[in-house]
Amino acid sequence: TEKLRVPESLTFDDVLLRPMESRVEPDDADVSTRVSKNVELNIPILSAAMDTVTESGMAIGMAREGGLGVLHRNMNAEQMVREIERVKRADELVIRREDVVTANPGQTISEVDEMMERAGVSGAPVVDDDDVVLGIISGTDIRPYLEVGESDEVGEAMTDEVITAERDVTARDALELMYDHKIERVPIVDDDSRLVGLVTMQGILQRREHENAARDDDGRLVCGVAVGPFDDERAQMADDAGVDVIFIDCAHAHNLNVIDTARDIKESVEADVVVGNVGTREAAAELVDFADGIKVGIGPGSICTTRVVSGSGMPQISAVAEVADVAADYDIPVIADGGIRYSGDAIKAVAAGADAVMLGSYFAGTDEAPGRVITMNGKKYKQYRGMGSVGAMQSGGADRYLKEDNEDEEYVPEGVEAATPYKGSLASELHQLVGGMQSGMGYVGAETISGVKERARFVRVSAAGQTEGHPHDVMITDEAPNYSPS
Ligand code: RVP
Repeated sequence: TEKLRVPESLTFDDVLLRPMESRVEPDDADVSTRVSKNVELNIPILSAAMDTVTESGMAIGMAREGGLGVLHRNMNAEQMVREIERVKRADELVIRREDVVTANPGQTISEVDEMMERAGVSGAPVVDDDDVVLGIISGTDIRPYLEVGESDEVGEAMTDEVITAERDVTARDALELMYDHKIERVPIVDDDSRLVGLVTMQGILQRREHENAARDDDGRLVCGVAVGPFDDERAQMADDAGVDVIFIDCAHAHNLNVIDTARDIKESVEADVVVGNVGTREAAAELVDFADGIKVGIGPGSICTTRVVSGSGMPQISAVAEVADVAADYDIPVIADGGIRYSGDAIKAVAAGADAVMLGSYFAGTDEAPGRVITMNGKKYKQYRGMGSVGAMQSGGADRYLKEDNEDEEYVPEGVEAATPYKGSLASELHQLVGGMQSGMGYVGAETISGVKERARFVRVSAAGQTEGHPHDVMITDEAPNYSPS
């Protein structure tokens, strides 16, 4: 019957990239991309908006490596704002007034010594009651006073010829000032010599360490945040806090009520608005007139039970290809979310049409993910749970699944709670992930992410081909950093 004449749909293991003529050396492949209309990344990677994956620690780590962390939403709105601010301020050139540790001239040397030690700083601007900068006190100033002059006052010990700069100072100018005057910190002052911020040598060096970082126009790290499908108030708060991308976070964004709210949110915020998740061309068509990005994935996640619970879903390669087909005509970036286990899966998603990929389980075991390391049978793990699991829904995310919060806790979950092997640093995981994607770009002869989208072709893999593709007929003795048998 007509009902049973169904289209075939494919996922990662069903396909491989056809090797093609190439002059691309993997190390030279350019992996920069767009995650949404106005936000660019230096690597095409996002960490999932899940409460066991992305809080500010992960988001800072992701952005420093060139990607984007999307903060989860199982926290209250005030916490969300604080988390966004943590990310946006992490690598700021000018430390803001409220975060600058200051001394006053009447404090004693021992008080100020203790204060700097507690705050973990090696120097502090000295200000009067009106915040006017009078001097700078540093470890070098204090040292001669220790033991014999500990009750002397800061006003006496401080360096009172202060080199200051204005708010719009550049890193280069600040460095020059520090070099000329052999100093390590420059207070930023307003026209009345009042303290408005501080630039430190340490801060500048830290920024230099992350030269591939993804930054906004003001040089701050980029940050994403998930908000509930009907939560326009939170979207507004996130926008005011300076977030770069707001992700309307829903398991089924082809719900027309969700789309109505998403459209309203888009009209009221400055940040880019990415809408998801969807998995079909029909859904994409509803979003292209307003969304700055579309996120794809109905049921591919490692902890996701949507397909078995609801009987609905779309194998991920087909889902990405369908959505990308529609989005391409409107120049809207597509993000492939979920189901990526290996770097090869990530570059296959790009070949199917994604501009960037989002991963949960891949990062949940790293130091930067929230939660502690657990040891079971001598092996180390970290907790990883679906946002549709009972535990996560109880913590506030039920509306992602278009379900009401309920008191009696009788949720119908669409995810499980699990553990994932402990993996160490995020940077080394990303190194493997991105390096593997670049290998793929070498095999298909594409120098850029958009080149992969255009040029790459798939071949179909049989069950025998699938077996052939993994290590076989051997016993692995030393596990590779980018492969473990699933
Ligand atoms: P994975 O990388 O395969 O672990 O998948 C992560 C993705 O799974 C998330 O970005 C999200 O889209 C989806 N997810 C999160 N929770 C659940 C669930 O409980 N079903 N699914």
